[in-house]
Amino acid sequence: MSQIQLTDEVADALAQGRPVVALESTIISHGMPYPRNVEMAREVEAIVREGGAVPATIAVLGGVPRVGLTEDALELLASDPEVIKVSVRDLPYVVARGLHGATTVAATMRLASLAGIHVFVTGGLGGVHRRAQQSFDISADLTELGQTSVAVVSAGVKSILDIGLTLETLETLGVPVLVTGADEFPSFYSRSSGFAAPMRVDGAVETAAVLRAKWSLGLPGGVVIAHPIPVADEIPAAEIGGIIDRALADADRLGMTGKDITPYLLGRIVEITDGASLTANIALVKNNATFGAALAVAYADMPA
Ligand code: PSU
Ligand code: MN
Repeated sequence: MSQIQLTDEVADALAQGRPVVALESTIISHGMPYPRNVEMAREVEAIVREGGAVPATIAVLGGVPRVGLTEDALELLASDPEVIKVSVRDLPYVVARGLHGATTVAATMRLASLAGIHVFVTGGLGGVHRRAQQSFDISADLTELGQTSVAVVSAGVKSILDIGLTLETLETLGVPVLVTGADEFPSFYSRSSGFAAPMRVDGAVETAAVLRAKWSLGLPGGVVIAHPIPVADEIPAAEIGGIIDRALADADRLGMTGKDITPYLLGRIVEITDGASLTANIALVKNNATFGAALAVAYADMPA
């Protein structure tokens, strides 16, 4: 894959079978405001390193897909309003035009997989939007999970989405959904969602064993690992629920559609909560990075 550029550090780690953790960039460019976004990106990379893995933040810069980014690149993605949100369908366009793109879960999974990385850490997954029966708005993150062999650590699915329909779709696509250390599927800001954990695992080693089993059985495709937000950082579901409803009503009023919806809702929730949702978001991403590093280490140590 000569069109994809890996940093020497990432390429060396992969060549030697050492643990690498992929990180997405839409969360930086379109998921959080500057400068907290770039601070978060740096901190998450540091947490992955402390956990014994090499961080590989993924984006498209000047049309070149990159696996592993410099400090300057993180700063550009965090602050340049021209950076495009890139899902899988957008990759050919930004590459052909030499543009800067921040990759979603779907596009990051695909580039990670092409580079040979199997563990990926983010905050929240895309999924089936509420009223998707009318809008057909189902994130390409789910399509990608159905076909690309990368494990994605998240804090579950935000209730800007229809959590039940998202879990049903993942089942249809053959994607295992594991919840770490809990019996309920988490809803990002909150440890509860009203939906039971489809499967529970306790710890990184048990989780790694599921990845090994899936892929060594010859079952391609992704795995969702839902790692609940720590109790201390949680926003209770009852409290965030009304705020999400308000943000959704505002999106409707503005006629928001397509790829702009998720970034709009994330920004609006930060405004309505006066930054409390951002604090929770950053806390859960860091928590996911700790787990993802441990998972990458456990997976690399596990016999094939
Ligand atoms: N959910 C979040 N934060 C995010 C995203 C989702 O809590 O930053 C981003 C991720 O990059 C995800 C994308 O892959 O939004 C999904 O966008 P869409 O719904 O347009 O597929
Ligand atoms: Mn969509």
